[in-house]
Amino acid sequence: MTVRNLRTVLLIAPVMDQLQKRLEAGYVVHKLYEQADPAAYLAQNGAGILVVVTRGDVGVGTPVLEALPSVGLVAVFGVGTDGVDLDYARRRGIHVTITSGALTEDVADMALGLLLSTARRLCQGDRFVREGRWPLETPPLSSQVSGKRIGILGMGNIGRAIARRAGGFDMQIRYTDRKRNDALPYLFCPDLPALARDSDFLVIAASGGKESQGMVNRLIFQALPDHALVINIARGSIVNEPDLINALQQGDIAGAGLDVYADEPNVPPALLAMDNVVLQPHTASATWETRRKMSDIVFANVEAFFNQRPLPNKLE
Ligand code: 8YV
Repeated sequence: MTVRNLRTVLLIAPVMDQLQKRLEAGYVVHKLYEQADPAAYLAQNGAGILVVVTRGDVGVGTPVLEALPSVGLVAVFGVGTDGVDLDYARRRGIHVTITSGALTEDVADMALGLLLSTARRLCQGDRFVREGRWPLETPPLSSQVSGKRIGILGMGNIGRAIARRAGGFDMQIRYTDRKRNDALPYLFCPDLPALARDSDFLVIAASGGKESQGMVNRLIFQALPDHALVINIARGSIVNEPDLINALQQGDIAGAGLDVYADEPNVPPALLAMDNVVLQPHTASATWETRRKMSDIVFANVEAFFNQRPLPNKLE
């Protein structure tokens, strides 16, 4: 029997039931997250593992890949690859696939949902009604969304889907990215401080990783107008979280809508205590429809790998 015939998959973190069951039906599935001593487990079982399945928010550490001499595919349930050392994978000839295209619309929906709920104080309004305050107090005013200036950091697929939605709210749309995209009808800002200065809402839609680490920091919060809101549906690592908390406490910005954090699932208590912050548990792509599509894509790539067919969602 060749190593490839072993059809062995290493699951780094839990994935949705549907995908897990399909993997278990077709392959030998090792669950690293269930092991008390992952290093010892890898030392014993690593040689036979051909495929790693992981989530975008989790990735796979290079020490794990180092313990898998025969691995040929890392199939990511998600689009973020900041948790995978792509240079290392390339050097080893390990293919990486993502669930490209499946989650763009949901993540853009969440960005607009967070923007609307932060600006229009939807969660605060809900608490106001539930706490029985309505008969006793006048509900506070909120901020208009339509017609405002939205600044989008990162104009990839998700950034563009956010811009399309913002157009429906008659917003003035600006963006910054590594380079201008001449095909887009939006105003390009050459750098992030320039974008921040002219934005009522700053929406973070860039990729995570070394290049964007901490780029939304004190200087950006100070460049934003005091009434600005910051929305993050991308990666917690892009925002300097202590600077964000400080900016909210000092009134450098008016609020934030967050789906992602620096150290998930741990959310700083300071953020939990703020009424002008709307918090979600990294659920931008977590709809039944999208998660089913993501499962199908991961499974299709694993199948293609074991059957020696081209990988449909391979990163170049
Ligand atoms: C998912 C993500 O929530 O695509 C990504 O990189 O972070 C999210 O869509 C995650 O991968 C699933 O847990």
